[in-house]
Amino acid sequence: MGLFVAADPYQYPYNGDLRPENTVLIVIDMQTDFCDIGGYVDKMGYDLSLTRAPIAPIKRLLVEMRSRGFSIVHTREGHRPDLSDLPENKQWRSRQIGAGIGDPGPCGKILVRGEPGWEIIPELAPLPGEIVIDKPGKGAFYATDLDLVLRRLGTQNIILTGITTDVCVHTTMREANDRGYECLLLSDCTGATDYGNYLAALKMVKMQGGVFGAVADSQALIEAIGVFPAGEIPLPP
Ligand code: C5J
Repeated sequence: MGLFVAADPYQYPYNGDLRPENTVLIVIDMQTDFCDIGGYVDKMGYDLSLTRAPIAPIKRLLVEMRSRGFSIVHTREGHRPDLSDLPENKQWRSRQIGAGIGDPGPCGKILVRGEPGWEIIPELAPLPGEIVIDKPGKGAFYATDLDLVLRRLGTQNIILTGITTDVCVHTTMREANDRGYECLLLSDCTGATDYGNYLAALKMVKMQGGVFGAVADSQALIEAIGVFPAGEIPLPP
């Protein structure tokens, strides 16, 4: 008898082995540049309400998972201040849409490490001791030590949240799936810059019997992990 989350297209995880010791919550790129006025997404002219929608559900989920001892990993997309890790074509394309990566903006240089826009939003700030992965690309495994960190933690299951569903979340989910991790994407804890893309991204996961894993909402996960006793929640500094 295992522990399963009510998910689509199958009850997650496939083997019912879901425990705080083998399951990691990844919160992807909840940075000012993606969800606040003056940041990268805002400069591109997209609707910030779409990328802000997952903030409250992730905040609630963090309380539930932290108090039950699940490991939390946060990621940030950003480049070195000298832009030596910024591919020229990535910069060129971002300039076409008026939000040049590395160019100055209201939140500092866009998607540059150390700038105000690159910071994780205060509502979802990592607690001391939580792992933060800085990534230069869309996927959190490329050019980072995420896989090493996850293996050291004994990770089998990854719960994916954050933004954007169709870009960094999807890329990371695909990378994780190829590495053998059992992935669950939480539909209310993610958002895209386009609602149609958000829906399409969720649908893609569920094809072929769950080609990249499964999809559930955070309430289903919270109900499942309710079997684990909740301890003290560490307070933010
Ligand atoms: C994008 C991301 N969309 N975090 N980054 O450029 O999805």
